[in-house]
Amino acid sequence: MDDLRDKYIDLIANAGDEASLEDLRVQAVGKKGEISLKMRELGKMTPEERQIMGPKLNALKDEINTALSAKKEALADAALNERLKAEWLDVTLPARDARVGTIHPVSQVIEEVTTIFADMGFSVAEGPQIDTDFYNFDALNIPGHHPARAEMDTFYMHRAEGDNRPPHVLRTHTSPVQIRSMEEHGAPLRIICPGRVYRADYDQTHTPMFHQVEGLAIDKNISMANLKWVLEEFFSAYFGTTVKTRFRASHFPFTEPSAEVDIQCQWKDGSVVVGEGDDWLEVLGSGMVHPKVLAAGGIDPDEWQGFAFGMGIDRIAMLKYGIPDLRAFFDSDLRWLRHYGFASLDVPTIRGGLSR
Ligand code: 2NL
Repeated sequence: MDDLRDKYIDLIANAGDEASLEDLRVQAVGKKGEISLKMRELGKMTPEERQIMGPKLNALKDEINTALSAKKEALADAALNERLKAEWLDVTLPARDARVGTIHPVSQVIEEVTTIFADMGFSVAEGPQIDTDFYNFDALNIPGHHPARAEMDTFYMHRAEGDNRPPHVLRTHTSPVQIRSMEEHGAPLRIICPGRVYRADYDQTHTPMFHQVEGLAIDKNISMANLKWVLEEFFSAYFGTTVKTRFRASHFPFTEPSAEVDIQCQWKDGSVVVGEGDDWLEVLGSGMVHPKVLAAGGIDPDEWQGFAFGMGIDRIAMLKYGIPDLRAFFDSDLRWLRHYGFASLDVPTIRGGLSR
């Protein structure tokens, strides 16, 4: 019996995994196991023998069962320790850098412009980028023979065969949005309309899609003086320094009188600095809204008057952020923008990772 005990205690101690441990259990204390068979033999013994062997066999069975469960637990512990060693994770490591993107400079400038005009009581109006020739041209006092309406400047939408209505156009300015706002809200009105506009033109200083912001203020006693104050207030806030403006007489079909507006600047080794010096830079067209345009928007020109202006967003973005080529906005990748000092572009990296 001692041999039996030693044999199983030894086998259990050397079992490598739970499956072989289970085999041992069946072999020793299972229904037909060695110890169970021995217990069955008790019946054939004399009472004296049984009194000695019975307790011994029971004790042996208990000892083996105890050894089995102790070993089972030890194997489970060992397996857990193996996993803990293999799957160890250092939670004290610093977190990975997030990949940081950045807003496009044109979107950023639209936000800046919107905020500055909002402080002066202007709200933002938006409208379709494809519009009728009425909203894009006629309502703006641009008659059918006007050069701005010539095929070379305007993108016309295709009409179905046999549909003889005038074609829709890709808006060439955001003015149609202002006409729609006049119709919808009437006077008084103070809005700016930022957005994409389209002209069939492509060279160093023109892209077929560009961005414009137009402004419109209609009330009982609006004058060019209000226009000048609003624009100087805007440019000073936008460039972060006092900026003088110069108004030059001009002509637009939708304003009378009309003025082109220059801002004060200085040229310093090939680049321009706004708000100092005695040079001038043309940035904007403006004027008093033509009575015919007010009427087209459903506003009585005998009762109301207003100023309007329009400027290129890409242009003023280039001026503020020192981007010399318009095409950097559209033809380039992030390396270009980084080159021009958009600091928030400088962090797209994974610590110790692949990209930098
Ligand atoms: C330019 C000229 C301008 C306007 C846009 C406007 C809009 C309405 C009525 C009257 Cl609804 N005028 N817009 C007025 C003057 C000039 O833009 O050269 N922009 C870059």
